[in-house]
Amino acid sequence: MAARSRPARKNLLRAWGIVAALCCAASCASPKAPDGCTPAPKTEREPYTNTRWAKEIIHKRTGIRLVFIPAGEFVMGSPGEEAGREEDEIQHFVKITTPFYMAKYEVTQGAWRKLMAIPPWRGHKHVVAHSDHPAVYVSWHACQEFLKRAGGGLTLPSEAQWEYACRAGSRSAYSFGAGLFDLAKHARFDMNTWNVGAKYAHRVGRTQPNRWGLFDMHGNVYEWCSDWYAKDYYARSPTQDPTGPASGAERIIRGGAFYTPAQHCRAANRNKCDPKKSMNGLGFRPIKLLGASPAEPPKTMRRASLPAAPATRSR
Ligand SMILES: [Ca+2]
Ligand SMILES: [Ca+2]
Repeated sequence: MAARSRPARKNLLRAWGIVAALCCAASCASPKAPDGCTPAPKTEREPYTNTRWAKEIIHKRTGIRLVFIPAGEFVMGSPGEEAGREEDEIQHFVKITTPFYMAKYEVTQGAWRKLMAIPPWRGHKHVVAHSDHPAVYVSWHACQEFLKRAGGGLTLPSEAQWEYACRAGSRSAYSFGAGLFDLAKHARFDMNTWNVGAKYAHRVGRTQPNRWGLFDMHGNVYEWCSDWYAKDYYARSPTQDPTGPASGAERIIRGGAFYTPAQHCRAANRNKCDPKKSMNGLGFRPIKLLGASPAEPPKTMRRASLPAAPATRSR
């Protein structure tokens, strides 16, 4: 066979160069972040689907870090045998159809002071004033004002989004299992905080995170959700993206606090508070909703299903 001419070889090499450059551009493109946010330094693309969203982003105006939470499905509520369970936790199947980012930590006093003139925790007992400690004594309405000023589409999570993110694919009482020994590694609660004389919410992010990189979902401070509370809501809530009853007197708070017993820190535990009230063990963490996503749950999760009902015995 005749050898290729020099110009033909040159063209072939040039074509290979273009293909290689395009491949590199596709695989090396920096992870993207929603408006008002920037990818966190050295972050990679989120690992659960093939989108280019950054795994972790920083909200520019407040410095709040948020991590990617994939769309998926889960069993919300707790099984009858779970220790400390209450009757408003009826298990039911929920689909979260849209991925979102969720603040990696409870909103800190430092972030709060970037937008709000008055630190509402000032002068109160059982609070340490420090930029890395959670913003407390923040009512639900004050949180709404903060989020309005923050912009960029930050909102409070729905109760379903909160529990889904807290569980991070788990079905146990806590995201890591059910043991108190492990809870002490993941959470600030009465046994390792209030009962040993450390009677205040602690610096965020100093305990172990859950599988999706969220810190202090169990304990430290309760976190406001967007939903109204209704004791019987789980018996009638929609399967897809439930957002709570249309009205109510109290808003949902989740996750337990530095002075609560372990069972209050359970992933399924529901609590509530008057939206005008504020206290030393109550803060919040926002989310940023993304566009619609593939219906398939991420590969790291098992498909959710309700436990089988006990078999009826025949005589
Ligand atoms: Ca918390
Ligand atoms: Ca409860």
